This record gives sequence, structure tokens and C-alpha cells, in this order.
Amino acid sequence: MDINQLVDDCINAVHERIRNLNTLNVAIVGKTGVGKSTLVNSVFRENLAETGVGKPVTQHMRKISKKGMPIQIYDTKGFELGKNAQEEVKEELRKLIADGVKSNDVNQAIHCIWYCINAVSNRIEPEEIEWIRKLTEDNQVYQVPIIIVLTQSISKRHAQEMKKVIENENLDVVNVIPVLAQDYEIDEDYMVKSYGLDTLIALMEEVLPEELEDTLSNVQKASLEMKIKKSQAAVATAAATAAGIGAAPIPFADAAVLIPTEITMIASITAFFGFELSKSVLTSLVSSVVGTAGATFLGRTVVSNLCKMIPGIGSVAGGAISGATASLMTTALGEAYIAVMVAMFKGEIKEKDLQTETGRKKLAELFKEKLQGKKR
Ligand SMILES: Nc1nc2c(ncn2[C@@H]2O[C@H](COP(=O)(O)OP(=O)(O)O)[C@@H](O)[C@H]2O)c(=O)[nH]1
Ligand SMILES: [Mg+2]
Repeated sequence: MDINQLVDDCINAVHERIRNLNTLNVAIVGKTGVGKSTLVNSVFRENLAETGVGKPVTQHMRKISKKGMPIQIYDTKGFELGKNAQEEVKEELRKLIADGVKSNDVNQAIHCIWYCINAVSNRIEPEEIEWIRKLTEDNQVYQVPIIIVLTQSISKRHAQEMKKVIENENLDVVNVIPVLAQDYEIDEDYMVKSYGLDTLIALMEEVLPEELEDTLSNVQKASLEMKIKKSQAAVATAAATAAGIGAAPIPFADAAVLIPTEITMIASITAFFGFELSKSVLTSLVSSVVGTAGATFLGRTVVSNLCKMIPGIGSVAGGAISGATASLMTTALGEAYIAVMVAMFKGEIKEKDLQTETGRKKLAELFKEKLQGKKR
């Protein structure tokens, strides 16, 4: 198998993995100006609210989506316009939820509602509390999780007080989460750092049905922790599969039988990080895994390179790969790939770096470090 073929297989596997993700549908309610769009842009990748396509679906609601992203946001407008408008929003939302359930399709269902209240204001309007209470009553049938998000919570103490006031209302919501979606500049010398978005994602992970967990990891950018945790689970699964394959020891030259398992693992990790990697980037990644840029064949080359790199595998008995070795190799590869994804997520490695010789060297170094079990 040559590298080009391997890269193509990887790309296809990544596309397939992403294509198979279910679509997450979130409805967001709240007055104009509370910070709904800012929240969406900060929680989800690609500045969704800004760059996505918004399509009116009802009088007070538009659906924001973007090609290649398995998420749809139902964004309300006009909630501040008074009682009539608020009644209409509730009715439209109720219908949206009911239609979703009727469709019997997970991709059409509303999975979560964010009710946004601006924490800068000093009080919560009783009419808003009553609106939420009515919504939760209607919601007894379908039980869509409702999260109250306290947006622009510049003062944490103040936000906590507001959270308590709301909690004392005993509304049937999953939680009240204070967030500051973007850093807030008080003056030249003082900046309040954004916070709370990872808590919101952790809560989403808890309340969403399992079939949307992979999607959440893909579309969100607020919790690196979630991406890493899910990726490590994919590595553990692949390592277990590899151990099974190696249970009857594999001759050195046939190590390529492990490749499909490893491609599946790489595809999952890529999907959890939500990168759309171009062919040239994946080529760089794959060639650095293989080690020598000029290597055309996997199998013996890769395995012997890996065995040299990973401590404890040097002594492969009888020229065959055991289950334990297959599992170790797969784990090392997975960990190395996660490390690269993390570096890319943090912007330490840029996609365009991978087109350059220096960038590729850096990547190869990182792989080598990881394969040798070094911590960065
Ligand atoms: N610094 C900062 N500004 C915010 C935040 N949330 C909202 N804003 C500002 O508040 C204004 C209204 O926010 P927007 O997201 O458009 O509210 P929407 O009408 O609910 O979508 C904008 O000028 C935002 O820049 C935040 O978390 N941090
Ligand atoms: Mg908006």
C-alpha cells in the first residue's frame, strides 16, 4: 500500500465519519442584545452565527446552518417586543418541538433549548420567569432539556446571586449557567476573561442523547477537554481491536492488517476535533507517521521504525507482532495524532505550516516525541 492510497483512504474515512454524524438542533430564546449570537459564535466553531446561512422558518425564528457542520441553530427574534410576541415565540417553539418529535428522525428533533438572560441587568423580569414556567409545563410531554444561560456575566458574584434568585423559582430546567462568551474590556488596564463555556458544553454532554455526543464534540470549540476525552476513548477501542488482531501473532511483513483499525481511529479523532483537513495536510500527517518522507511502502518499514522508537517493543520475539505490541503501537500512534490535533487546536501548528519543510519537521519531531512516550 503506498502513501497516496493511504491518504485517500484516510480522507474517505474522515469524510464518511463526519457525514454519518447526526445533526444537533438547538433552539435559542432571549431578547435582542442579550448575547445570543456572541454565545453561538464562541461555543461553536466557524463563527456559526456570523458566517452561517440564516433561513427564516417562522415569524420569530430563523434557522442557522453551515455546510459541513452537523448543527442547526433555531435563533429567535423579537422576544423583547412584548407579551404578544412572546406568546407567538412560545407557540412557534412548541410546534417546532412537536414537528420534530412527529418526524421520528433524530436529525429533525429539537435536542436542547438555551434560554438566555443578560446578567448585566439588575433584575429578572417576572414575565420572563412566567414565560419559562409555561414553557416547562408544555415541555412535560417531550422533555426537551432547557438550560438557562446567564449571558454577559461580567461579575461572577453578581451572576451567582442571579442564579440563586432563578433557582428559588423552582423551574423545571436542567441548570442555570453563568457565562461570559467573550473577554470583556473594562478599560485599557482591566479585562475580564471569558469563562463558563466549557461548563455549558459539559452540561450539554450530560443532557444530550448519546447519539449526539460525537456531533457535540465535532461542532463545539469551547471544550478541548471533551475532544481529548472522546479521542482517547477512540484510541482505547482501536488498541483493543489491534490486540485482538494480534492475538494470533502477525508476521512483521503483514503489519498492514492493522491499518484499517488505525484509519478508523484517525477518522474518529479528526471528527471529534472538527478539523476539515485538506489532502495536503493529511499527506503531511501520514508521511510523518510513516517516518521517512520517501517511504513508499508501509508494513515492514513502519513497523520496524515504530519498534525502534517505542521503548519496550525493540525486542519483538520471533519477528512477529503480538497482541500486546499491536495494541501498544496503535496507542502510540493515536496519542501522537491527538497531540498534533491539540497543537493545531491551540494554533501552535498551523495548517499552512504543514506545507513547509520546517512545519513538517516540527510535526515529525512531535510524533517522535509522543511515540517515545515523552511528555511535552
Ligand atoms: N465582551 C462581550 N460582549 C458581549 C458578550 N455577549 C454579548 N456582547 C455584546 O453585546 C452585544 C449584543 O450581542 P449579540 O450577541 O448580538 O446579542 P443577540 O441580539 O442576543 O444576538 C454585542 O455588541 C456584543 O458584542 C460577551 O460575552 N462579551
Ligand atoms: Mg443575534
